[in-house]
Amino acid sequence: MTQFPKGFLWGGAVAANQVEGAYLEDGKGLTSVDLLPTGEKRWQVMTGKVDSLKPVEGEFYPSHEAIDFYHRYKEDIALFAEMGFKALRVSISWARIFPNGDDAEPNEAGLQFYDDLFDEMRKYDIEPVVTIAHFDVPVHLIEAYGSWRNRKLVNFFETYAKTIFTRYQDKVKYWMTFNEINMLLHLPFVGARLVFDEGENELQIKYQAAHHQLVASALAVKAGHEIIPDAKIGCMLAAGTTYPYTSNPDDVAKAMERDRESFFFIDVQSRGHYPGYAKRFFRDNDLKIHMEENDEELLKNHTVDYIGFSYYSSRTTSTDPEILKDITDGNVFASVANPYLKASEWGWTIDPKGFRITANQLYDRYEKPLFVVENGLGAIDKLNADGTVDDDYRIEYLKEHIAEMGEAIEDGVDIIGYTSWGPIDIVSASTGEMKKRYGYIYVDRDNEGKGTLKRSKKKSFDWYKQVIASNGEKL
Ligand code: BGP
Repeated sequence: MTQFPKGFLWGGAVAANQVEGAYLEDGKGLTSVDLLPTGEKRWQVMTGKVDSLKPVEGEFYPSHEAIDFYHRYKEDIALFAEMGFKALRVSISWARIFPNGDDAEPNEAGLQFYDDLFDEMRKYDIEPVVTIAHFDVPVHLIEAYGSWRNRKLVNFFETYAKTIFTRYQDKVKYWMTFNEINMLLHLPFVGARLVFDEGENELQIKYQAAHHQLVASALAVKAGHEIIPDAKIGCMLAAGTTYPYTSNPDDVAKAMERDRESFFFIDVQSRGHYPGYAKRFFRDNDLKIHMEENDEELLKNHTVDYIGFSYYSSRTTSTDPEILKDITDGNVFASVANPYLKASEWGWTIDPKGFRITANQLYDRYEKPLFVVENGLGAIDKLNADGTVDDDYRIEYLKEHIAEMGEAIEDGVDIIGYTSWGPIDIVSASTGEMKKRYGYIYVDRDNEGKGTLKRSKKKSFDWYKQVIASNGEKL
């Protein structure tokens, strides 16, 4: 049985737009995620194929109310505390602080909300772990500047980061710059709020936007360390190792390249420079990344303190056109089906051992502490008459994954914490659905936004409580 390190940060993770609601309250501006409707349309927006930047009458936007965490956070944090949480990962909504993104002054009511939120966590000795940007950008920055394709975003982000470091310097020690930064390549609207015009060179725009985020991230690390000397500032990768479908060297080389698409971001954030394979990729694709004079130095001097990552599944790739036809459903990383593994109801491959492999891969590569800031099973739950849910499938998933995380620790990997995704049911990022649930706590709300929002405990609630109480010994 693995001994998890003393002080291991057990807890859960959420994102502002998926829980808060109150989307225009107390001065908050409209953000990119507030424009994500449900259904087929959502996918079109997420992949950057939209022209409208205003909510459409009659369309349902789940983030506008979400699970009303904005007004109910005290009740929710009390429940997290009851489970024994040591940490809670939340994100700050950029547009609560700077409603337009380029405002001269921050919005005091927005700042106050997070002050209250962090105080509430501290009351129970729950360590706040804060993502500075979790898939959101003030809409004005998209309209007026074209979002992250524009270098100016770097400065707006830096101002935003400095503002929150200064304000919360006594309350928050763990920070992360961009959530799942590599998502930019797969879902450019989600990752960087990019919207493309017909015929544009999308690859060029994506990598230029990526460069801007990488510089912005380095500037945030710099500012964070200056303002909060003992801060731990990390990056955040949507991780998951890529397996070759066969031992054919072509498949193996392709798997290496797929992994590098993701490592690229962390290589820059953690090692401090663009890797050789990226330079080759830019050459081969005739991409020109515009850099300013100090950029390389900034990237070099302000690398991250830890590697935050999400792990839901491994990926599998092939060079065989026949095999490539069998792409698993709902998988943003376009993985082919792995014959050895099952998948979730949304087609996400379930691979606990892949978790151990991924953690080892990341640690071998970066030799920095790892923080598992997302992991979990999105599933359809059946509510019993007494308000409970028998979510044994969720317990099973988490048990197996935590056991493999333990194996990684036995392998010598330095893991400092584990915040499972969506400890309370929240809006799904990819589908906008409420029925894709991850929580230990059930929320009475459906896909159309109906329900009382009442919270109730699932079977997994007591299970996770015991995991934390035993520091991972009792799974
Ligand atoms: C990650 C995101 C989260 C999240 C999670 C689960 O990509 O960082 O915001 O929601 O995946 O995805 P989904 O909600 O689509 O099931």
